[in-house]
Amino acid sequence: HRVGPTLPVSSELAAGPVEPPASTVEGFIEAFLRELNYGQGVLLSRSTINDQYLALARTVREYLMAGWLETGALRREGDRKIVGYLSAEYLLGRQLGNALLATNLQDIAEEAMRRCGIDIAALRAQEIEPGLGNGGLGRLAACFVDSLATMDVPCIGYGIRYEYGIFRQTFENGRQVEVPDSWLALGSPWEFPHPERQVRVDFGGHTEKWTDDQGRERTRWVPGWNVLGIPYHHMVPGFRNGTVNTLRLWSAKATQAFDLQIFNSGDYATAVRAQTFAENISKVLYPEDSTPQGKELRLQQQYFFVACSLHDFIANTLPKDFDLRQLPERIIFQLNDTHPVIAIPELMRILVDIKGFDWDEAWDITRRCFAYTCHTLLPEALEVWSVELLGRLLPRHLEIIYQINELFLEEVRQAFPGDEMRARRMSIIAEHPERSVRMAYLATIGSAKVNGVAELQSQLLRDKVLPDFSEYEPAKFTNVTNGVTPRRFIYLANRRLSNLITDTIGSEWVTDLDRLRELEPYADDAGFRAEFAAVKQANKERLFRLLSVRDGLELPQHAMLDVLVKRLHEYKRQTLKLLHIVSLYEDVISGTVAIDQVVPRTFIFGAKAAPGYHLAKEIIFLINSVAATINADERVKGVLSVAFPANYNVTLAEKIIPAADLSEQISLAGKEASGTGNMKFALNGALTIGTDDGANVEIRQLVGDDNFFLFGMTEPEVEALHARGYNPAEYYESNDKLQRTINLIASGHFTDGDRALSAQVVDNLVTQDPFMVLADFQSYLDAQARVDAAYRDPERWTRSAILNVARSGFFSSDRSMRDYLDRIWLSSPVE
Ligand code: T68
Repeated sequence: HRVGPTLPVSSELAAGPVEPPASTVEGFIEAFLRELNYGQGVLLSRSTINDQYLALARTVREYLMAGWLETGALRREGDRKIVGYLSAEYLLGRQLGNALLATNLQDIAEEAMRRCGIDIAALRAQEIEPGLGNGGLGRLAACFVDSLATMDVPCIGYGIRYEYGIFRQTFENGRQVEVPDSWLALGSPWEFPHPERQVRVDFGGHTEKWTDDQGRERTRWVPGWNVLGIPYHHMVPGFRNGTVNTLRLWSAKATQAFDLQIFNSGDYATAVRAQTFAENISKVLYPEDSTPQGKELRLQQQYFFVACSLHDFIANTLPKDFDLRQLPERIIFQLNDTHPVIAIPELMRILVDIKGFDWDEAWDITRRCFAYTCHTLLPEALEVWSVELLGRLLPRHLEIIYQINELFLEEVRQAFPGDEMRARRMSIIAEHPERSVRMAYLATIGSAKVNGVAELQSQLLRDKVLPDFSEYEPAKFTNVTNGVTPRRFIYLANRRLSNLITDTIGSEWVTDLDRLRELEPYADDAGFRAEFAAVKQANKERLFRLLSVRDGLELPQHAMLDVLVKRLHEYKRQTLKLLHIVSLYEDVISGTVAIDQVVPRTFIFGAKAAPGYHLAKEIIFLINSVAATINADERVKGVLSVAFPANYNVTLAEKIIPAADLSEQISLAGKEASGTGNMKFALNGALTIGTDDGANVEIRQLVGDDNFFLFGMTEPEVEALHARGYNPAEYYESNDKLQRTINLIASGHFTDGDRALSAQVVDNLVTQDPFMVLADFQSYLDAQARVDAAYRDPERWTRSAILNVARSGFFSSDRSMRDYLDRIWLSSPVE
């Protein structure tokens, strides 16, 4: 792929279209019109908004190009260790705003567009965000690559270019309907396809033994079919530092082999179907965020992008004569959950079968090239692949996994003689309910380090999920608490707050978020509090304008904004929030509480349910039903309002979070690995009501108990209640308020009198309640009463909100990246 002599990049680079230091509005207009005329092929007077958006995007990306080329050359020529972030998901959010921010072109571009008679806001709104992820895990990957570029750490993000990302959610009669997300339909100016850099990926077939010329017995894989991976490159710009790293997303394409079959078989239709089959691999993102379905296509996706990525790194990024024994000094592959874990046997296959290494040496290299991050505590979320499927799709990899397991269990038996139960527990292969491969075990055994994503989860990972492994290799386990990028989630999303912060303490905080501490003294400054409160109010009004246009929602201007936005899952307990809302409403309509005693609140929900998650979809329907009823009831008008805008995504998050007063983080303790929305809210000056779960624990420690509303059982209390035997009916029977609340829902009050429409959710709560909503109900209501009391005192509330911002600098993903560097990527591997 590399043609011509290697010259210093500067001497190979043509003069830039617009040299960044000399950026002027005139220069920008010239570049924009050139893109519009000679790139897009239209005159300004004839151009559509989409033409203008594409031309603007291409103009902005030109300003990043020199930095990108230079960064790429530096990475290839240097000998610094590179982070290969392997993730099946990147939930990037819109790119235009971020590119303008990184290049510091916001004002110039806005003025340039204005002079062309164009409203830049309309062009921003034209962009469909690349939704190549489900939720927290995919968004985390996007924050991490942003931070690595900003910190000038060499990183290649590897992933899949899904043709369809997470579905677009619509509501029909209150029920979720999924619409395919055709994010590429209007053209995608942020990606650079490189079909000439295609990689072949094999599947199926069988293995054979052979003897090499040194008389060693070797194995080779004789695959049954293959596809091509085409890389699409995306720029990952650092914040105004000239660094532009690369995100390399793979798209599947049928190979020549498929085309030849057309001629050979004479069965054109069948051959074309085969082509479609191959290209299905990167067609669509699986929308299940917590219960893997064990689908063949998903395993194909996983192997597909991992095989492309390892090949790309070894064959195209490393120098041709690179000594692979040095591989761990040049690369660390970070495994974003178990989705890319098939990379471990793939690297073994490359080293042993192709490069001819001895097993032991290959294994030593491999284990030092990988590190594994676990994002869950739910047992049902741990991926397993049936041996039957794995053997059919990747026969050589299955053999390698068996070999890894055999040698590993031999070690375990030596370390714990006679403890056969332990060896069985630790086996990568599970025997029940069917023979299958436990990917988390393979990941743990094959990695130098294993980390959880918040202190509590990392502890529970050691104690409950992988106890035998942490006993066996305690030094392998570590924690890196998640973080979020302040560029997107403060600077871009909340310009008003950013300006206030910068006016107060200077602008260093954008890349050094601990500096927010300097805001602390201003919490006691009445003038600053007034400005801070005005920012919050302006953000609310911006949100209400959007929701009015986008969803036809008309919301009161001066109520507390109480927000619960995240994927819909029982463990996240959206039903607990719903019970709270209904209880407040029931208090009023039953005459228990006078309306003028109620603190006005607007509740906002945002949540997508996995399309096959039936109960989650029933919960969505119930939330919409409650919203419609309450919003239409004159008795609570202007005091209680419920909004559930459809299609919560990164773009909407950027509008909702800066407007929030109260952040709802109410998962059952011990279930939410970390949460990252919780951090975004705190950094934008919302107070949290939350359980002692995930990173809530660390947020509360930092912001202080006075500035956080804690409720609910702790994880050990949850465990104890489970052990005693949890019976939700006991709570229902003994708590009058809870009973009245549930009865009102069960009565059909919110479902036009049709009791059946709420029955599944109600029955589940009263008879099963696997996530103990009823057990935490009273504690939650008590905490909400404390919220009301605090909100009645605006000065006190704003003071707390300021302290939340000032004390949350820890949750920058820049800090997470430093922790990964110190504890994982640059630390010497465990013996
Ligand atoms: C989330 N996990 C955790 N998974 O739930 C959250 N899973 O606590 C944490 O903050 C976040 O990861 C980042 O660490 C997910 O988002 C998925 O989206 C997912 C997708 C496919 C399969 C399994």
